[in-house]
Amino acid sequence: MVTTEIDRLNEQFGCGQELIFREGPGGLTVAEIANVHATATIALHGGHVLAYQPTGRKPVLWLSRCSSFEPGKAIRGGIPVCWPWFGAHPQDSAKPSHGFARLRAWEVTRACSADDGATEIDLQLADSDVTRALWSYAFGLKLRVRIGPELRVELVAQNSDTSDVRCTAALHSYFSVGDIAEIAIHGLDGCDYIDTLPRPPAHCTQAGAVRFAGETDYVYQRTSADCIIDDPVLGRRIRIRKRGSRSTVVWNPWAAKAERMPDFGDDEYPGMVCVETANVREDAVTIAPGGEHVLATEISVEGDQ
Ligand code: TA6
Repeated sequence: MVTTEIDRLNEQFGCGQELIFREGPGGLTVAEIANVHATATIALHGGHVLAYQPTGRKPVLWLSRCSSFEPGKAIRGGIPVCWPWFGAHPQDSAKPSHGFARLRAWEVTRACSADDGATEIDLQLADSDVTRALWSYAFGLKLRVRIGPELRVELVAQNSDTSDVRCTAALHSYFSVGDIAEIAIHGLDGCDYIDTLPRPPAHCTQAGAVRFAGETDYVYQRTSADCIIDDPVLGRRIRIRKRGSRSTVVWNPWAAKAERMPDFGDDEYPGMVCVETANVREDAVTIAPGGEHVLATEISVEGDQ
């Protein structure tokens, strides 16, 4: 009998019906998690959390119906791992936007059931000829995901090289909302942010809640605050806690930009918002040789849906 990679993963890391590896969209290998608290789907491609749905509630993460699901391409939605740079490469625009971590195949290193009924799964990515051609440093990257009453995602960046490395990064979370024009994001009142759309970008200070009436791409800096997405249409509030993060990025492409993106449906922008747990621009992180940095986000839902 031919033993496939999926067979090997199920044999080594499967946890009964709680955690099963199978072929997912585009033939990508995914881990399907179903426990008392929630269901979730994680693609080994990109170390990418595709879906999270607490029991009895609606899906929390948004995923485009037009997303690519193939090696070397980014997935549109879920929680892309943007590392070791955020946005365009600072010196070479030919290098992939948001780094290479979300484009590479990650490996499973651990999976288990926790005592409280949550499910934990760890993935890792190490440097290779491909990554060194893009970024010359030796590194280790771990993604630790805990699927319970909350979704916890930790990105552990380890410097395996002999010199300091300076990284920008984001857990670029896409959230499902009832209507972008009706939501409010709390937690950033008084924070300085850069509106990246005008040329030159504008330096602003947030007054009250963040609301949306058009394309929005704001980089909040020097903030470690929780954010809350208040969604009156879906009747819920999504809380985003974070650790090891000094930046929060808020993004919605609105109609025109959505139409320009082949992996984003023209009519999908009202149903999503990105609230990204990040370290970007002046909040970049320097990791000493042998050191590590943990960037973590914890997502929970309050309300009746
Ligand atoms: O989330 C902020 C942002 O940098 C936006 O400027 C937009 O480019 C978005 O990320 C998506 O980037 P991507 O490379 O995934 O298309």
